[in-house]
Amino acid sequence: MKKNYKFLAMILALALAGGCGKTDKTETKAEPAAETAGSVTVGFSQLGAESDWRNANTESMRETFTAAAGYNLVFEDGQQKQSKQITAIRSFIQQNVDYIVLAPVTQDGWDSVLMEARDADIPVIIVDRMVDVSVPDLFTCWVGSDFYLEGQKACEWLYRHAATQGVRGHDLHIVDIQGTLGSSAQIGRTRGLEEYCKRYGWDLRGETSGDFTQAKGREVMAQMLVTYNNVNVVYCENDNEALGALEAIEAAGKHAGGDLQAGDILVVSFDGVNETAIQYCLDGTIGCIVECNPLHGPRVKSIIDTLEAGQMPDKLEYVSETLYSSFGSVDSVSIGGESYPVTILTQEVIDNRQY
Ligand code: GYE
Repeated sequence: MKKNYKFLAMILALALAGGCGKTDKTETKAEPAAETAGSVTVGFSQLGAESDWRNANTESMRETFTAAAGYNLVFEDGQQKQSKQITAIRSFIQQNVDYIVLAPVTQDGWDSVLMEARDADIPVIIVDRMVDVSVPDLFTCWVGSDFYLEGQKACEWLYRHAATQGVRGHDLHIVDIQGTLGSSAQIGRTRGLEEYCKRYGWDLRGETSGDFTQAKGREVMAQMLVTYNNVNVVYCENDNEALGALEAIEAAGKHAGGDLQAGDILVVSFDGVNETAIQYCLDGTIGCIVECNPLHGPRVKSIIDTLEAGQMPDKLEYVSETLYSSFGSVDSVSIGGESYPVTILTQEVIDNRQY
């Protein structure tokens, strides 16, 4: 129905406008009030503002899709709720935006709304976390990180670091402060840890979500330190949780650091965006941070450029990432036959980073 209507509207618009302007699709739409003539309208459904990573990601999108660069960015904050994100996508469809960009809070539950976007002929670019859909053509393409690989890198680093101190598998007593349950960042990072626990006989004491926030990270860690008295590794699925965990470790009178034989609690984390966390990694309070790159604005822009040129971008685009540690105990980790160097963190490395 809708398609037929759009087709008729397009014919009418072309007849009236004499075919001027960029693409057929933009000419047919009812333009939202704020749009400048000739600009590309991008509806971006961001999942929330839970972490420094998220804020850097939002900033990257805002800096890229400016009016000066020829874009009309319609930004909607999902506040961690999938229902809000679905409402946002429906409103983008109603506004007939040129592109929908979705940073999904969870992996599942997108089929219906993405079918609506497909029926409206609006390309959907998934960014950061992944969606699990019943048919692949429900989105145009995806750009983000390989979260399972990130988890494997963290665990391989942990395995090698512990080995340099003569600490064996069953002497690692680990708690996992998970990310938002059901998000692909959580699923991949947790999966990496669980596999290593099985493989090396690590003692996985507890897994609880910290929702990727500092406050929840502190709360969860405080509780787990009471429940399990022999924890010597905390696997934080992002840096904000790690900051919260460190507060709880200090409040419990324990010490975070890299010396397992001396009774330290070893903190492993992900992202490398928060300034304080990266400084903690520099001084050894955090043992290792697996980088997760949030600067997706220019990547999404180049996908849109490709589509505007009438070409098809790669369906999946993985961002390459490093891991940071200041210890020097491990110089590289090997996963599936591939070797990934560990970046030994110095102030100079920090000063030269983009975020
Ligand atoms: O690691 C975390 C954020 O999906 C990669 O979400 C992202 C994760 C990131 O809240 O800090």
